[in-house]
Amino acid sequence: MVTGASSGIGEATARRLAAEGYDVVAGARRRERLDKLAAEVPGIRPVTLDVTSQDSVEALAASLARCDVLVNNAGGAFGTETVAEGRLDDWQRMYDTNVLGSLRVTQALLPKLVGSGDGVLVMLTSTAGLVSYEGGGGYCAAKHAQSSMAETLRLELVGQPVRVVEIAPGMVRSEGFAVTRFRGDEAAAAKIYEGVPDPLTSDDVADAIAWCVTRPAHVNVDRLVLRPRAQAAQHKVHRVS
Ligand code: 8X3
Repeated sequence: MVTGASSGIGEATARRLAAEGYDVVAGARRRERLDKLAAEVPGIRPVTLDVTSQDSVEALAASLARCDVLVNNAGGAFGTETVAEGRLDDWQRMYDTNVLGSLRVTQALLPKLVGSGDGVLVMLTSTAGLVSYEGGGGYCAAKHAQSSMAETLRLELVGQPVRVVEIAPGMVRSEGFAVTRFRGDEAAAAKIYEGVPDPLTSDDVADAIAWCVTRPAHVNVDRLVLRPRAQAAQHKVHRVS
C-alpha cells in the first residue's frame, strides 16, 4: 500500500515496488492520475484515498485482504512563513496530512501488517524531520512528529513481525512539492534547485525504499537519510552558476 501515489515519490515508489513484483495498491485523492498509472503499469491497483478522512481510510482497510508493506508517503509542505507569521490553516493541513494521515493509515493497517508475518511500515519523513530551518516551521514540526511516531512504533512493536523504516530525504526535485509549498509560484519553486547540479529524484528515493523493504525479515533499516552529493547539510548546498 502506497499513499500519495498519484505523483512524485509516491508514484515512483508504486512503480518501483510493482517492478519488484509486489501487488501494489496505489492510493490518492486524484483518481484520474491513479487510473492512468494503473493502466500503464501492470501490478498497480488504484484506490481513491484521502488520508485526512477517517471514513476513507477505513474503506481502504476494508478493501484490502492483506498488507505486507505500507508506505506512508502522503503529505506535503504548505507555506514558507516564519513561525511568527505562520498561517494556522497551513499548519493544520500539514499536521492533518503528514502526521494524522500517517496515524490514521497506520492504525487501520497495522493488524494486517502484523498478520502478514513480515510487515514493513515505511514512514516518509524528510531531513526536515531531523533539523529545523527558517521558514519551514510547520513542515519541520510535522516531519519531526512523523519521525517520532516511527521511533515510538518501533519500540512498541518490538517482538512482533513488523519492521518500521524511516526514510528521510533531503533535496528532491519531485513533481509538485516545491510548487505547493510556494502556493503555486513556479518561479520561486524553481529557485530552490537553481544551480544545484543533481538534486535527488523521486526514483532515487523509491530505489532506497525498495532496498529497505526487500532486506531479509530480520534486518530493520531504522532510518535512511539520503541527500544529493551537492547537499552536505540543510543549508550547505553547492550551486554552480
Ligand atoms: C523536503 C526537503 O529540505 O525542503 O522534505 O525540507 S526540505
